[in-house]
Amino acid sequence: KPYLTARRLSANRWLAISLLALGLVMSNIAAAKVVAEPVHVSQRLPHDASAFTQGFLIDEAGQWYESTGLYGHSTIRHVEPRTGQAITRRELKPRYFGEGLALVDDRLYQLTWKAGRVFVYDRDTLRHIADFSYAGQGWGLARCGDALVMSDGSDTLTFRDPNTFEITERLPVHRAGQTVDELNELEVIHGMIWANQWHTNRLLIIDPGSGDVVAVRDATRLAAEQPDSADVFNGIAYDRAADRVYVTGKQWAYVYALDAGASR
Ligand code: DDQ
Ligand code: CA
Repeated sequence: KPYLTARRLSANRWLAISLLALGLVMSNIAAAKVVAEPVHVSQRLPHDASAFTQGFLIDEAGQWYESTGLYGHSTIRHVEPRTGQAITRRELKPRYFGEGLALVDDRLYQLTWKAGRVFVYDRDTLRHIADFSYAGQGWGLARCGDALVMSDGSDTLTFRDPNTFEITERLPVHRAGQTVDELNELEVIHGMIWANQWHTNRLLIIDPGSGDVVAVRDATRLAAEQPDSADVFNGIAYDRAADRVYVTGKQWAYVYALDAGASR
């Protein structure tokens, strides 16, 4: 009967439209949630539990560098991965609180928390060679292409010219449309910006084009393994040669290697 056929067709059309709409709603919900996934650890190494880690990086030759904070205890150090101890270290003056650390060519850049000063060192000798001033606070720092990317405790990252430390771009960060603040230690991994978020055990993985948090990793289990005197999760370093991510915290007893593939 032609009448029935017409009815069935329109019913199928409505079903198709409803399914499409449902699909759109579901994918929006999934994107909005960005569910925090626990980190997967493949190796545990010792870390100097007196190091109040504020910056952590690994160079292309696999050498480890760390910046530590606290007034009167701040250092820049070249670290032996097997022991967690410094091979070379330099102390900052007691009025400086060491913060984020980044490498450009053979120069290490170390931020200070509230002094508005970034120190530049020769990577091989840790000798101080230059410094720049900036407005506001210094938290995290990483190299991002030809630029430096910096956090200051707000929701907005700044990109800077390594030759002048001037701001070239600003990137407000959001997760599911909400601003995300207290962005701290940084690392650029496979073109994404990884950030510790202060007061949380979370790593936020940020798309540098849009500022969207595209993935979240949770390290609560790792924080629970630290001595009572330890402070928060902070410190992300990427070993490009080995394609491995290492994480630690302020006065944590361990550095953790995350499973291969965790960086994707
Ligand atoms: N920051 O890393 C989040 C930028 C700063 C952490 C400061 C932690 C406070 C330690 C005690 C400071 C004493 C003045
Ligand atoms: Ca880092």
